[in-house]
Amino acid sequence: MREIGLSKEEVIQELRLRLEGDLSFTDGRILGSMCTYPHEFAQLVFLMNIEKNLGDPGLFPQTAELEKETISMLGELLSNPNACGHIVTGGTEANILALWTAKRLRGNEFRNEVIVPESAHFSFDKAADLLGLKLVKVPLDSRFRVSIEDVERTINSRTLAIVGIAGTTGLGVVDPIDRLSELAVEHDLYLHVDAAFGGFLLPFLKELGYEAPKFDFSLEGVSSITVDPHKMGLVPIPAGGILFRNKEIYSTTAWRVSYMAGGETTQATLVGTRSGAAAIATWAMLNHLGRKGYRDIVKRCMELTLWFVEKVKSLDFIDIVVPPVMNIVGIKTEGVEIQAVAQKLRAKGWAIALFPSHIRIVIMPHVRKSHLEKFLNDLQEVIKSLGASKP
Ligand code: 0PR
Repeated sequence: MREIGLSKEEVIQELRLRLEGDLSFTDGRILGSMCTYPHEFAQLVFLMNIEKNLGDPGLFPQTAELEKETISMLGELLSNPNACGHIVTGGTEANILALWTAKRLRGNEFRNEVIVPESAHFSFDKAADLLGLKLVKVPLDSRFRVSIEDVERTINSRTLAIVGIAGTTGLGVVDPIDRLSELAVEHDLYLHVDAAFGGFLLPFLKELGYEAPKFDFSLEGVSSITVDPHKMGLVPIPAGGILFRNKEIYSTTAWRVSYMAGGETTQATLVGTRSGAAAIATWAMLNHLGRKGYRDIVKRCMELTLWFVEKVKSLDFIDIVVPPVMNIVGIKTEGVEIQAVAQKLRAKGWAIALFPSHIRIVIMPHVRKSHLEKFLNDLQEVIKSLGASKP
């Protein structure tokens, strides 16, 4: 570190140079990310509350109150205004907290297996490793949803929990959570739903008349849900969400702390010192946009997604993997390796996500039709240059 600091102008100038190579959501190249440019009002509110620390809620009791209200609003969106939980750092922390809770609630040396779909986000691998749990990965059906028969077959006396995904990372499909819920009730298992992405879409898709499978607390077997404001909620990072069905489940991971400056408290999150600004910015966005505001955003993203899907389907040698449930499109190729296509597209500057057999495009609010038109042109060119041929 330098002895004498630079002026603010010098630092800003240096930062400008050093960060020049970063992509920006506004330049139209980011088509594979689940994040977007945070809403400007959320940025303002975030900055206005930059010092709030929910790790010591006694110092910021009203921030803590707003966080509770935020969780209750998210709970209402997910059919349970009595849900308890927190605004956390993201989907990874939320998923870790869910499995940690399941473990403390019902786990033991013998009962330590968690059944997850093959499509589960890698945060579950991290969680299992941290918590000493064993993940059992179950195959998917022809629509890339978890195979219920295989889940049923896998359940045994060592099973602690089941995970269902409402909006998979790769394709945005929704597992048959209603059937998972029945199995959870029947076998007395903890059911966690990862709706990190889909939680901010499915309730609005339903209101817009799209097919939106049930996935939330209206299903009696669901114990907890991950829902991330920093994805489709338009809130700045770090804003994840973990919601538990009731206080009893929630309190399982609450740790008492007596020495805090703000007085005795409990912490039920993985991290201690944590952003109150993220919780307040989420509260502000829910109140500012309201259901109609979010519904309009989802409507625009979905309409653009369906337009894009038709375009993709009309091109030679490529197709969609599965009809999209939400604003995520999987593109597969025929007669040419998907990895080669992705490499060329990336060389042309496109920030797309690459899965083993498909490219993922996420039509987030920053994505415009003109970006997609340019992308489709490049995609066609790349396929041609690779000499695709019918197998
Ligand atoms: N659950 C699901 C279903 C997810 O898709 C993700 C992340 C998580 C949990 C974990 O969330 P955090 O990353 O907030 O901990 N999904 C995105 C993905 O893997 C994360 C992401 C976002 C990656 C933006 C890249 C990016 O540019 O695609």
